[in-house]
Amino acid sequence: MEYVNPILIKMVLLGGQSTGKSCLLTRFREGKFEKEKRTTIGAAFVSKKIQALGKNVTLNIWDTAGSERYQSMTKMYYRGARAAILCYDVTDKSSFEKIRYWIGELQENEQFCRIYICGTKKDLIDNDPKVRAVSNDEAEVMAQDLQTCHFVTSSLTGENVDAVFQRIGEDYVKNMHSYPENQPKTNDDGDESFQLKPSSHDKASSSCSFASCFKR
Ligand SMILES: Nc1nc2c(ncn2[C@@H]2O[C@H](COP(=O)(O)OP(=O)(O)OP(=O)(O)O)[C@@H](O)[C@H]2O)c(=O)[nH]1
Ligand SMILES: [Mg+2]
Repeated sequence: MEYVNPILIKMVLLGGQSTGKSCLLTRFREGKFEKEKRTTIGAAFVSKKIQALGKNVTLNIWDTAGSERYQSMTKMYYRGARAAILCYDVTDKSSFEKIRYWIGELQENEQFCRIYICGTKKDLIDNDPKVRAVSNDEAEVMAQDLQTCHFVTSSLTGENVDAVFQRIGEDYVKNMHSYPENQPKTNDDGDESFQLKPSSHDKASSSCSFASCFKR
């Protein structure tokens, strides 16, 4: 189906403190890496336009604070989100365990929010494999259980960073007709108030099929 309104995707970055959420976003948005640590207070908002499957897509992204102190507020930022990047630090096992909490929260509260798992700081394990604390296999198993994707990124080098956001945009466009905000609205007579027409990528195959998209 072709949808004529602007495509806006609300998304959120979740994960423990210092897992690299803000650096991931800064790398994606500005193409740079900030060495100096700036703890996020509450949350920060960033918007960026991308092209996904030939469509203009605006990603409206909430970067949340990892500190437990702000955990109760975080619900505000993931409410209505269509994608969540759950960040863990590949050198910190406890950060991986923590994303299970967010998986539970999202599964319970946000049936239309697709989860993406992101292991950050890849450059550290590339430099010294001994510092790896989370095996690729265990993260892949978690991603398979959720029928979603697992990325390993480095905001220092930029490796795989754009791929995460690109994938989110493409998955949303491919499955657009399944979201409530894109359902045809009906007027009082029951007529559709706008036209949906078939387009080529409805038929495109995806590892994120409609059936599996929200099944977790
Ligand atoms: N080597 C390396 N360090 C990183 C990378 N990403 C983040 N860091 C470092 O990790 C620390 C935390 O990064 P942030 O992006 O502030 O982490 P955060 O998840 O936003 O933290 P909170 O806002 O406190 O929740 C900083 O000192 C960064 O420089 C990376 O890809 N590679
Ligand atoms: Mg931050």
